[in-house]
Amino acid sequence: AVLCLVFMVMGNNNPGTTLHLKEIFIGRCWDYKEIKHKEFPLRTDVNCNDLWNDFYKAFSYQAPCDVAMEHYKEYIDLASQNVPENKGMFWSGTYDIAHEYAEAGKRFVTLEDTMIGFLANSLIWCGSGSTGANFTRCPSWTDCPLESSESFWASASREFASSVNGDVYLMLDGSRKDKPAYSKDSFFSKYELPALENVNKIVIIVKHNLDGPIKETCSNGSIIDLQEDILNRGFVFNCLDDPAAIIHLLCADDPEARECKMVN
Ligand code: AVW
Repeated sequence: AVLCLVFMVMGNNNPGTTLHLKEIFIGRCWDYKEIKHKEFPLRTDVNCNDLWNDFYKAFSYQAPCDVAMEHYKEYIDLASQNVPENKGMFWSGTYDIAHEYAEAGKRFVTLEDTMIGFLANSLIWCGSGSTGANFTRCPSWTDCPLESSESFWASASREFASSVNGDVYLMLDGSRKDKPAYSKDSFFSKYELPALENVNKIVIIVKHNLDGPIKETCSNGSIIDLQEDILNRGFVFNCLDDPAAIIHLLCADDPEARECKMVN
């Protein structure tokens, strides 16, 4: 609450709730149900207006920094689905490349390809006591611990992890500048790894920028801590540094890079 007050008094440059949030959310829901991801085992009875109501109820008319993860429970229960075996993919520091590789559920399924994540992805929202949602400004994720979208993504991540099975994939950035490739304060470490249940093996994919640096690999740095955490939870892992598929994807954007030239 104090943090929230500071945020209100000092103001910030963050944008407010996405305009037409409701229409986007409900439109995405119909798109998802009728066109996209038909191959996923969706609950056929899911009603887009019910989903919106549960989602909106979780944060509307509330202080933006005081939304507990549990508030999203009804929405998450209603939208939950099982991820096909061996298809689940997690990412940390690799949003763009992991989603490129996953190809919207065709190759792998990320949280943002499931209904829970798809409907909310890239949207901004926060509550206002008087008008329901604040369209002028919202705190950012880092402004307060129970910020309304951080609580959402935390509970969505936990649910996603509990719905994957078989072999699962995690893509990390071995060239990451701001933090180690695997950090204990990541969503993956806090909400996803602890929630894995029916998993055989975690395949860690470590990508590096084509121009480096190679800060961490499968055999050094924080990725060793990750391997320990995986073993301690009773899972096995396999770790791949720069598999060819990832190099090829990176090369599509930078074909002149040294790593992308054909060698005879
Ligand atoms: P990070 P985490 N769209 O890259 O392990 C845009 O260090 O902490 O990895 N930005 C987002 C989204 C999203 N859908 N979700 C999170 N962010 C932001 C959920 C947010 O600022 C997935 F299943 C967050 O702090 C991944 O396996 C940062 O990106 C895992 O959790 C992600 O930080 C990614 O989270």
